[in-house]
Amino acid sequence: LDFGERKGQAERMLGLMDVFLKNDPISLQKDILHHVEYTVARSRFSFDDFEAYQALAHSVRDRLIERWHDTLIHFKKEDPKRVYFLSLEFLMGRSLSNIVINLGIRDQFADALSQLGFDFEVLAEQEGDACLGNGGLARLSACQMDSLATLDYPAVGYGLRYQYGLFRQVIVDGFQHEQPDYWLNFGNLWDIERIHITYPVKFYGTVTDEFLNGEKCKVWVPGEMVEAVAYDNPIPGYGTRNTINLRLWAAKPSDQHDMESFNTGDYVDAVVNRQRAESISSILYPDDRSYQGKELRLKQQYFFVSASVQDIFRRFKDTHKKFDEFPEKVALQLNDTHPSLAIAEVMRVLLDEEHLSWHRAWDIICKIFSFTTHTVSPEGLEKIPIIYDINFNFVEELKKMIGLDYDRLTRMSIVEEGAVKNIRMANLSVICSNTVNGVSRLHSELLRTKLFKDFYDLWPHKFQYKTNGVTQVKKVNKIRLAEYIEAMSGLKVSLDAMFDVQTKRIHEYKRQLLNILGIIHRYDCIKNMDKNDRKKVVPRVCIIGGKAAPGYEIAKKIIKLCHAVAEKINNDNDIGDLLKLVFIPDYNVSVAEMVIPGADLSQHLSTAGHEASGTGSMKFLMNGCLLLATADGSTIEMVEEIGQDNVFLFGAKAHEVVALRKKGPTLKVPLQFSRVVRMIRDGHFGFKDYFKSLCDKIEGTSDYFLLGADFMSYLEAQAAADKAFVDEERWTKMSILSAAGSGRFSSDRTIQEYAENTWDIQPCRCPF
Ligand code: T68
Repeated sequence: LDFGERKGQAERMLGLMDVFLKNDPISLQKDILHHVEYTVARSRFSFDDFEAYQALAHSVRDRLIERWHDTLIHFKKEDPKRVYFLSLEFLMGRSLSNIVINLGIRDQFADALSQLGFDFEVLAEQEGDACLGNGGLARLSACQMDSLATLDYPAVGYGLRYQYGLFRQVIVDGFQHEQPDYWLNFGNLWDIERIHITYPVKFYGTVTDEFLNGEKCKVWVPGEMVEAVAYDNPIPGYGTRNTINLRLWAAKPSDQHDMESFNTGDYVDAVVNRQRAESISSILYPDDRSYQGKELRLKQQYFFVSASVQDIFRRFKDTHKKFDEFPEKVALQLNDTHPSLAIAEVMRVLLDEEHLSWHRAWDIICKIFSFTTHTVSPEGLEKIPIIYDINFNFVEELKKMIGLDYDRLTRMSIVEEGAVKNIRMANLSVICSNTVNGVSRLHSELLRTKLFKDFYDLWPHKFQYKTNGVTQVKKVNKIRLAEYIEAMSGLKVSLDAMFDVQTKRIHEYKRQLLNILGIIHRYDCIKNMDKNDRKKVVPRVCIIGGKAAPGYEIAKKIIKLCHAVAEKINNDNDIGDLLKLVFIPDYNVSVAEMVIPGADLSQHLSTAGHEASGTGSMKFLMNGCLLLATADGSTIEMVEEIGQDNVFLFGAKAHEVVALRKKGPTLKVPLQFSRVVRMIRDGHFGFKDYFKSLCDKIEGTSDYFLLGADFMSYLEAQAAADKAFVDEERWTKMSILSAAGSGRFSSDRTIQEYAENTWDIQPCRCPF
């Protein structure tokens, strides 16, 4: 490194700190006690588990920071092309265990702690989850950061540091209630506040005509300004020294924010107004599928994009002068449409601030962006009511390519015409990106043939797919899960029973309702069996968990129905251990780490064509759990890896779904289906009136997600699972094949594919 004039001091500093922190038991114990005394400020003679956790985490963090600094300096020196991963959501869960495993110092810390009289696992339980995301998309971002670090790629993640993450789910009388997630109340040990890394983000204002170098031009005079402050989260790789940065932005009032109101004497109002600035990064939107169109959400997105783009430009300009080199140094990954304002913002900065011509700016834009979508439903795609020039130029170019086919031009336009004009963020993302990725083969096929057909016909070369992958979760067993269930609900479950799990966000298309109807059917069958037949029943513990978006009424009714059915079954002495139903509240990453390894069977029931990929299934699979699933999303590719005989597949295929829906009222539903729905309607589980709308949604023409049509096939798959479970040898074989076949679904594979085919980046490994 070039220390310039400070060379003398630098040498002295290096001499004073010429070694990294040591990992032998005594050094670790000294470090922990040091942090108890001086960081946590508790006496080293008297501290509790939480304080021990804090001191432990600080000791781990110190070691993490060494590697992180080394990596950042190495990247700076090598100046490789970097990928900037832009995502509004990251579901990190707990950090401590993951970090010590990746750093290869878990056992050393566990030994050191046991000599101090503490148990590592017990202290690790003290940590709260970082839930800065909703579901699959957000957890995938976390897995992908892990893989980017592990594979030594020069990557930077950008996100928002929400003050309130995803709501806590509390169940009262079987109903979901939402409570705020005060995750920062006890401080967050893992991020590093960078008070000197801040950028102004400007909103509103007016555009005025001004003269610049004798030429008349438009100049934006912003009306409001907030400050984006960086919080850095080091993400360590596994088996490497590389530790990359996840930079999350928090909004703070700017010194220049509306100074006028201070001068006018309204001091108190001025202070209150300043505090409003912080609201921009205060809350994560809890809707995981639909776009709300709220002003605050748009402000969040622009705040995020503006700060990240300024940071990316600053880093580029530190070492480069010519913007022609930009695409050789920068790849920008849009994680869904949520950060796609970045396209407009980069364009604006290149034009207005760097004064490039439209032509040069556009050329750069088309080289640097790539876009991955995580949805199959048009409602998932955002629209924003603003109009951009990009569209005018695009439509003119398009006319040259496809002629005056007005229907198609209208469909492909970024601007949606109508009473309210909208910007279609997905069209913007597709047009401006050099690659468009789906998250499984089926998803990509649906994008090419349905959602983005017009674009695919025009630019087939842009369309790719990267089947999702996940980071492996640690092994814990059925006993641990059974203990958790008992502690949480008081319900004792038999370890001989099949643990049958469906945990994911609650959605009609994910068909938790199909699972519950199947459970009611099973209950009804057992009730009508004689003693001998009952002996043949495979005992089951059915576990369901997941959050419903706060405004999603039907999803909330599904949760209540689950509780109502559980109440009936679990209290029926006639049923005993043959069937139990448990709803696990507040499903999050750390609960998943307990539930997934304890599962024998897991259910993935989405109506074919609705799940873009699905990643939960991958985690169950690699823990040797068997799948009962529809041929949807990435399941199709899993079946190819494991073999059809080792997965319990059922239901209509994606290409059959449209035809089935068209059949509507003429579609015959099985008697078994009508019978279980009738039981709910008749009040067998109470709350008759409350569940009426739920029943109406799945009977007759309104059964959009085809529960009736798939019911028989579902029951057959369940019977096949029962049959396999009693044949222990066969089940074990299937389980081994499931785990063995899961190798492809590692996020390392996904990231490697992105690096090679989408971002065009090379590994940049930090020397040891
Ligand atoms: C999920 N999407 C897909 N979205 O549903 C799932 N949406 O099939 C896929 O495996 C996973 O992404 C990873 O690719 C989501 O999780 C959201 O959470 C979301 C959040 C905000 C707005 C819209």
